[in-house]
Amino acid sequence: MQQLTGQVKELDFKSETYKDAYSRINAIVIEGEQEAHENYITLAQLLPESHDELIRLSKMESRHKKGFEACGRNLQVTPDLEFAKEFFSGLHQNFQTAAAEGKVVTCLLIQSLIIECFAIAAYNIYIPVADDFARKITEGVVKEEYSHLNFGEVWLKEHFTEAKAELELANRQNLPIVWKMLNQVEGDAHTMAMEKDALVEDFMIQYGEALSNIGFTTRDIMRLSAYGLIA
Ligand code: Y39
Ligand code: FE
Ligand code: FE
Ligand code: FE
Repeated sequence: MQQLTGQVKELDFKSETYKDAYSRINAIVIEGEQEAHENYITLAQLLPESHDELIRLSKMESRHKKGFEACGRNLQVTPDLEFAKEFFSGLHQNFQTAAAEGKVVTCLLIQSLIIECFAIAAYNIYIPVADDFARKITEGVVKEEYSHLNFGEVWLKEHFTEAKAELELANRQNLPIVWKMLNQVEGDAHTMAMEKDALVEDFMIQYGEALSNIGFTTRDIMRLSAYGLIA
């Protein structure tokens, strides 16, 4: 019912209401792509055997950022980058701390699983309700995000036995942050015809599938997912 309403509602991309919401969501995406760019450079240093592939991913992220900056300019919206920096600060801090301690498993969980699944969910839900210009950009971007998620899945699957305990702890520390982030943008997302329920559903499907591909059992996945609910 919710989703049907979202699809039918006529969006006025030039209205002040839409542009105000867009100034925050667009900034989140721009800041997220910038941080993803930096995170893959850090990961390239932590994983010399995958250095070149990770640098390739980091370059994709800066192209994504440029694409979304163009989406903002197209709607004559100034992104609220200060809001976006604050929005990402929890995950950013946890990634930096883990990187400084050489905890590559935690870094991969934060960037390649949690943040990529968040991006894939948001972009999938956005595409049907985006303006024509942003839809084309986002369709190109989301395909690449799947390849970033895949990098994390493959690496963590290959190191599953040694990584399992660190993954569980990192999940417990970071999944609640994602729910807080979603709650913060629920209103702006709604203004753009993106419903929170749909975002949560898509995120949990992507994240659960990723955990399954890495080697977690259904029972593990249920337990790991439940940590989101205590945010
Ligand atoms: O790997 C990536 O490219 C991810 C950094 C980009 C983050 C996108 C974050 C999207 C959240 C949007 C929330 C809208 C409700
Ligand atoms: Fe609604
Ligand atoms: Fe990206
Ligand atoms: Fe990405």
